[in-house]
Amino acid sequence: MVSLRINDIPVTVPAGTTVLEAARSAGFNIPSLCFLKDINEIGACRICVVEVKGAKSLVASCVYPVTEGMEVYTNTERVRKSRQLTLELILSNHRMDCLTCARNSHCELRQLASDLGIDAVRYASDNMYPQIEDSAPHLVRDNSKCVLCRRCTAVCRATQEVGVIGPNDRGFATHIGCAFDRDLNEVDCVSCGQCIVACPTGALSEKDDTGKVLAALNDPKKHVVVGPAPSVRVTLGECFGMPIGTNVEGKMVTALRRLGFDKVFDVDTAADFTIMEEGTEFLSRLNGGGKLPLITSCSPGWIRYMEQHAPEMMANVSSCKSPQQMFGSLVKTYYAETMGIDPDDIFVVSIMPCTAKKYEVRREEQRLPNGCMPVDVSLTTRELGRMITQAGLLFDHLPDGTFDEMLGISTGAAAIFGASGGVMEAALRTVVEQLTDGGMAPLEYKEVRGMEGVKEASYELPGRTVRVCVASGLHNVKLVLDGIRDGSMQYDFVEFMACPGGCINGGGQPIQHADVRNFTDIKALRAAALYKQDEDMEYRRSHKNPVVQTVYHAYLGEPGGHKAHELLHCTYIK
Ligand code: HC1
Ligand code: SF4
Repeated sequence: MVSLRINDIPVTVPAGTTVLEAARSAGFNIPSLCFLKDINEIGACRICVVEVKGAKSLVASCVYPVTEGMEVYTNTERVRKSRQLTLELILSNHRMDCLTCARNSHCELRQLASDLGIDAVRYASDNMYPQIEDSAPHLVRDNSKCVLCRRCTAVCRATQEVGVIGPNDRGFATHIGCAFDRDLNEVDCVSCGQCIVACPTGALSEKDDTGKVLAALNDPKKHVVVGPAPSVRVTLGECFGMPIGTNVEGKMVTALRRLGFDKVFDVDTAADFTIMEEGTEFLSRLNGGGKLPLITSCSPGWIRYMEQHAPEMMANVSSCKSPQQMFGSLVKTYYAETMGIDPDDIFVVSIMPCTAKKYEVRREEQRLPNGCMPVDVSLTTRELGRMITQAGLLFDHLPDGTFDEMLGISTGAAAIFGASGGVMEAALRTVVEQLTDGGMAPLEYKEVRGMEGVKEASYELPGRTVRVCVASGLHNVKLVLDGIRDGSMQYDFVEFMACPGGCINGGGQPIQHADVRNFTDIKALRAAALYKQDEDMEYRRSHKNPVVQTVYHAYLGEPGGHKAHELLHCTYIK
């Protein structure tokens, strides 16, 4: 342990702690901008400077380790003036259209200006114009709002190991973009959106598709159906200031109804169908009918990564469409036919924690035999939050509603899809029971829970061992892929999610400031809300879902059968 004094208060912290973290533990907040714990620790922006007795210049506290006997001052005149000047210089090169900016209510830069007492910008430039790059289906970049903190590039390079964005040019001309300033849709971006949630300003945002949804809602010829993803119900409340990990499913359903959707169904229901199909596929492969390990296919960021960096794994990837796409497929076939509605008149909207889902809905191999694309528009959690606000719905006053039943009853297995390990656990709940003819049927598989990047487990079943692996975040996915390739890792079933921690931490989720992300495990809090929901549910295994049973009996036939294959599976073509 190391003992030091911060603002004359004695503090003892473990060796290796930074001054910023030590100050926090003693109750002093040091403002920062470029610092993202474990991701971007470069001490570049100089907002977090402090005085250390004996040091010639101010030091960047986010990268400065504590030493025995150190005396630190976090709030002297010299420190305050330095931070203010630094921020004024950053603002001098920032297009300040705060009133109309997508991030106006939750911009870290605006918050910093307020926290540091900046009441005028002495060097403001009056000739700044938008620099929009919107070539990709999921993301808009406006470099006139970029502060060059490098948080986006660090996430893309280190967390995701994709590395398609970085600084171009030098000096005053420095700007973030793709190599040779190519458009984002021309490079190997996987659409994960992790750069968006890392960005402190409005320089990065999701492509706003709310206008298309409002147009459909206003079109009397359209029958507009909506379904939210598993993790959205435990994050949407953050858009309205609720604590991280609050489950707002009931209010969310009421909000969707009051926005005017004709049917409010649940993507969780479709996740139960995914388990039926993927479970059947796994059992068939275990019995010699295809390559092992079987790798999950729900995460479109992972699918895109596979196509670009591991195409030889394509035969291992499940042919199941993702729950989002199974949802749209069932709405435009089973629901349309049962209700006698022309599927061309149905407009399907999904609410997703994910920006890559905007890309997935456009993928041609998803098209249904009736010619329809399953989902018309995929909105992020943030976009839904904005629609609710713009419609004047007082979210915390809304009564709880329930989903329309026809595709709106689901299980605890589906609920946990939203957390890393959830798809695996949901599958095991059904598959182990089937493999052992009901002889073994544990409900919980806690080995695959938690926020570690790579989790492994093996299960001894009569006559066979089933080895599984779960990885989230593409850096971890790559580690496992390399292990599978060189034979050092051997599994039967693998779950890959592009975003670290799974969908609860997707690129479309409500954005939390770095000073929250750096000191709170937001992934764990959001995941805990899903596991709590699972515990409280009437049905906890996908095959027990009465909607699943009805639809297979009345419409689809057997899981893995001909019709199920036509509607719920696809062949990746790249
Ligand atoms: Fe996910 Fe999935 S869990 S991929 O994270 O399989 O996005 O929540 O909707 O499709 O169900 C996302 C979440 C989501 C799909 C499901
Ligand atoms: Fe990188 Fe993901 Fe952002 Fe694309 S969306 S630039 S892959 S972080």
